[in-house]
Amino acid sequence: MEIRHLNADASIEEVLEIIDQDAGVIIDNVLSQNQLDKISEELNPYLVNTKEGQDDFTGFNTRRVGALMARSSECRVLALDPKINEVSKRFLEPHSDGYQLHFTSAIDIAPGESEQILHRDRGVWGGYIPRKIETQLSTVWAITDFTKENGATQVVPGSHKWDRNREPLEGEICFAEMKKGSVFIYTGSVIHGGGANNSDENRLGVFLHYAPTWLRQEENQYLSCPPHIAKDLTPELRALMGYSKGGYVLGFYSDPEDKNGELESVSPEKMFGDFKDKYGFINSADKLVSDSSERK
Ligand SMILES: O=C(O)CCC(=O)C(=O)O
Ligand SMILES: [Fe+2]
Repeated sequence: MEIRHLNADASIEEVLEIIDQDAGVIIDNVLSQNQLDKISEELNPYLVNTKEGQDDFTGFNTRRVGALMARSSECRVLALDPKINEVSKRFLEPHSDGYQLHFTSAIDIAPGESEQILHRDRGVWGGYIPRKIETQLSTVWAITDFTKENGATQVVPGSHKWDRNREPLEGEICFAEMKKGSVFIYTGSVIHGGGANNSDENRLGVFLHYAPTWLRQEENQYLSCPPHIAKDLTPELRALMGYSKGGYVLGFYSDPEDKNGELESVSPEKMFGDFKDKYGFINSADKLVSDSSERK
């Protein structure tokens, strides 16, 4: 078994078909060298000042830098990538009326790192969600080449359909080997983990994950990218981060400065004066209202 690769012009259907079968697929050569240079340039000041992880999961030779929407303009472009967003929407929509950005992190695995513990990312929600509900669409953008030697992500294709306790045999573990500028797409339900780095170079990936609007985000987007920074980003990106409602009343807020009670319940979009309807692809209030009668 191997992780399948698609060309950059692959259709959404092709991507979804492989995700359904394997829970992981690589799209080759999506980013230009200019984009890669810009991402490295934007992330380097943070990476050099960040300490390595402190346990087996985060890795003693691995650096993780979050808050990428606040810190890197090029990572914002990746988060809004139209194909990835369409795949996320289509993948998550059977169980949600909308999706949001769930996690951003640059993960830099240095030489000498050992294999990360294999896991399913959906474990962050504690196992309460029925397994038939897919709750995460993940991407890792390769900023350096990803090779088996330098720590390419280990993946067990097809393990999203396995019995919960089945463990992979050695021969079932594949590696998301790809050229820099490619993107590996995988689900929250597939067994995977960072690879060991036995090379003399670092492996850098930008991880951007998406989840339904009704779930708590792994990385708190409102603290990682607070309103004074978010105000200068595009309405689309703000909505994707969660500065938007995920349903009729889901995610409303009250303006703490409003003493007259005039704005008792406002939609987060109003915080920046955006118009809710314009960004309806994230906001599905109308759909929720009509659906709620069916659910009762
Ligand atoms: O670094 C990698 O390749 C994977 C990291 C990962 O799966 C995680 O930290 O959840
Ligand atoms: Fe993971």
